[in-house]
Amino acid sequence: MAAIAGVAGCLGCGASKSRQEAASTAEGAPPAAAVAFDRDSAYSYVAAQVGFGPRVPNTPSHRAACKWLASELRRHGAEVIEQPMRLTTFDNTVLDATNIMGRYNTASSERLLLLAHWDCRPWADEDPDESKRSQPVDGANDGASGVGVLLEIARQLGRENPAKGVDILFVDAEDWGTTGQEDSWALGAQYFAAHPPVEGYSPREAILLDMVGGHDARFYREYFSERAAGSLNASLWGIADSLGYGEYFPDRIGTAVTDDHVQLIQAGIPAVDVIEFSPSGGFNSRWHTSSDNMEGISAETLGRVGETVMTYIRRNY
Ligand code: 1BN
Ligand code: ZN
Repeated sequence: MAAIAGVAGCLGCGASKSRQEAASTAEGAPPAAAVAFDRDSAYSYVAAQVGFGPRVPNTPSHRAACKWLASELRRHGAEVIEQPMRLTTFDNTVLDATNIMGRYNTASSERLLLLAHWDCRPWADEDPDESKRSQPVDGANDGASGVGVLLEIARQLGRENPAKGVDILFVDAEDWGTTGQEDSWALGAQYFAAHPPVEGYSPREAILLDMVGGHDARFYREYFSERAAGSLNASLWGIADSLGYGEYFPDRIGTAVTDDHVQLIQAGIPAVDVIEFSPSGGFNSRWHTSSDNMEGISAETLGRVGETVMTYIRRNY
């Protein structure tokens, strides 16, 4: 519980630095007005998740984190729907998994869906040290970073209910997959797309955040996102540039990455993935290793992503 207290303890302490940063990095044009997004609060939300231990389905850490995520969304004023699922993985493991959705302004039919996966990979199978490859990952970047940004957005939305609808979805069982079997990944998102928890659920668009906390991370316009929702990508990258973050959001089409957003696109929801994946170097070197821990998390990166998405919400919802 100490990590949770840490979240409350730092609220409100980081907004001014990100404003200064935006002011000093914009080229020519004055930076866009800063929105409320506290990067240090987002960082503490990442640390709080890691504090539960690896959130691998069918473990006590996973069950405890599930309860906490739902209670945090409720605490920030969301109407929460939990979607329990029994899922079978590529290696025939049966998982008790849960998607968690927090909803703001449920009366509005014009809705934005924000999502991130909250589970951890059961094996650090990319670890350079072979003896560590059967251990679960902390998932500080791969999982907790996207959720941390979205919990901070939930905190902001709880203070100021949006004019239109915003849903925050934490999908489970993204990371129990295997190379070469595309449908072995994103099991929770597959279930969500096949069984919408709200009748006739049809958000206008969706933004997935995955691996959004790495030091000095660069975000390219992911290829499937660009094909399905190029104008949403253009808006987000334009906002990032106007905030002074163009260096970190290169305005270039990146590699195709199969991730949770592909399930939404296939279900007819235009969706984009904000993900650190370099066209030359691939994923962050900590990906699926025992080093995907808090040492790899940057409050500055969380802030750049969070401010960008929050600005998009303020302008459009
Ligand atoms: C993303 C983060 N993914 C798993 N953790 C999905 C993925 C798996 C993307 C393998 C590319 C290759
Ligand atoms: Zn992963």
